[in-house]
Amino acid sequence: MPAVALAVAVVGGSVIGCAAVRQRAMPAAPTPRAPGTVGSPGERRDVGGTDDVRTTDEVRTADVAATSAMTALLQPTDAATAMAVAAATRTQWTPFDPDETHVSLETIATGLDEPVHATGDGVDGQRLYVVEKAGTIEIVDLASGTLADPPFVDLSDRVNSRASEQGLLSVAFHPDYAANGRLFVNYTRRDGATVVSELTADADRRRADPAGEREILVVDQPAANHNGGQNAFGPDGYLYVGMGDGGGSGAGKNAHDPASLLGKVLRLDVDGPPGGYRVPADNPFVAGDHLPEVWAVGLRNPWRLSFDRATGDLFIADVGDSTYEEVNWQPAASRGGEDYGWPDVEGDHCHNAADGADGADGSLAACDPDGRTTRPVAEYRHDDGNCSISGGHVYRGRRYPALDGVYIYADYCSGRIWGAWRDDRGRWHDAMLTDSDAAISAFGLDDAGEVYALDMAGGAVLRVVADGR
Ligand SMILES: [Ca+2]
Repeated sequence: MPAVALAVAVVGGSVIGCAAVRQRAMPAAPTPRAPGTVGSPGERRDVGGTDDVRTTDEVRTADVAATSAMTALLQPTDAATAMAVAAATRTQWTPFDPDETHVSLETIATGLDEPVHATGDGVDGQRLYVVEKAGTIEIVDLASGTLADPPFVDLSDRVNSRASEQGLLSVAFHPDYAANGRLFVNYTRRDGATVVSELTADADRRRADPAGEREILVVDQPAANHNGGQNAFGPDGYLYVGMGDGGGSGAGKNAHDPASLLGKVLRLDVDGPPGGYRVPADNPFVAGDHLPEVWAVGLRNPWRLSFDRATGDLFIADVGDSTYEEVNWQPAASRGGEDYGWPDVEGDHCHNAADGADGADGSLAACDPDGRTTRPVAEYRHDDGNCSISGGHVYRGRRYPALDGVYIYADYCSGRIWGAWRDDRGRWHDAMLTDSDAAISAFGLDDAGEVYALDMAGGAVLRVVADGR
């Protein structure tokens, strides 16, 4: 990438290399494609090649030169953030250094059909549960890479996976899964609605019976795209659900519509009576403007969100519209109620030209006059084949200590994988870790904290590995 372009535009450490802004419509979330069509020959690189992180030095140089405004914006500005930073810095933690770490992908399992989510169950550290878009959940044995036969569960008789963003989209195992066998799936129902439903595993935790399904939340979807789809339990034991803005024309308004669950993150207590949920009493809008289930607003398509198992911080990767993809960070001390800005703000920029442009100092005053938007901690542009962020996880495994504390995410179309991390002063940085040829729909997390990229086109589970350079 030309240095001159880097000097022109670098935000928060993200390389924004091309001056020309692509305004063509891009797919908003994973779109299936045939294997072997990743990128152009010119941008294709072998996974783990020696020049994978070719931009690191440039990023760091440019980081110093061109991110002062962004850095200032991301300084801790409130007590919650300061507390989180203090907690993170109490330990002898060495901030991530991409110059010293070579990241690549190692194939762990193949033969999966459009994997879109993967997680451990919190019980059996050898298992990775891989969600396949058409409606099945496979159990991958991490030691051998083999798939259990039959699969853990098959919901394909009730899942609508026709459109690219529809299907069985995630599974979350209850924090007490070992004792109660409860798990919660998120999928597109035959009628197009988003369903969060509960299943129960059998006594030996090898299968879940579809006949025992109990729908606990159904949200109508006005269009086939922007369905969100992430279920994840927080450190508070509540089930968080990522809801897209519903897609279609004008869907952005849903993200701030107080009568809609679309374009939000929801927070549910699933430990009440069977077959339903309760609203936690401390949800931010219980007595406020939005529906009581709502935890955060202003999201376009939070296809993937995850919690840092060490800190409890929440990371929300929100798929952008035509220009910017973004990573949002919510410290564990948050009480909820954040507004992530969509549709007025996309990435760290004004989205609608009619609202005005970014200020010369990076201010969003034109489109966010009240300053209500919680701005992202990382972003990247739709340059060089980037199209849609696939949110990941903060690495907390033991294999690669150098990655400790790094939030790992990727772009679905380009296969590039980035890391975002906070330094010991609470400032955020990001850098490309490797440029893969995988169609990464999402990242999986096993019970040991290891992170896996899911190659949707290749049907593979790829372990994120690192070694010193
Ligand atoms: Ca946003």
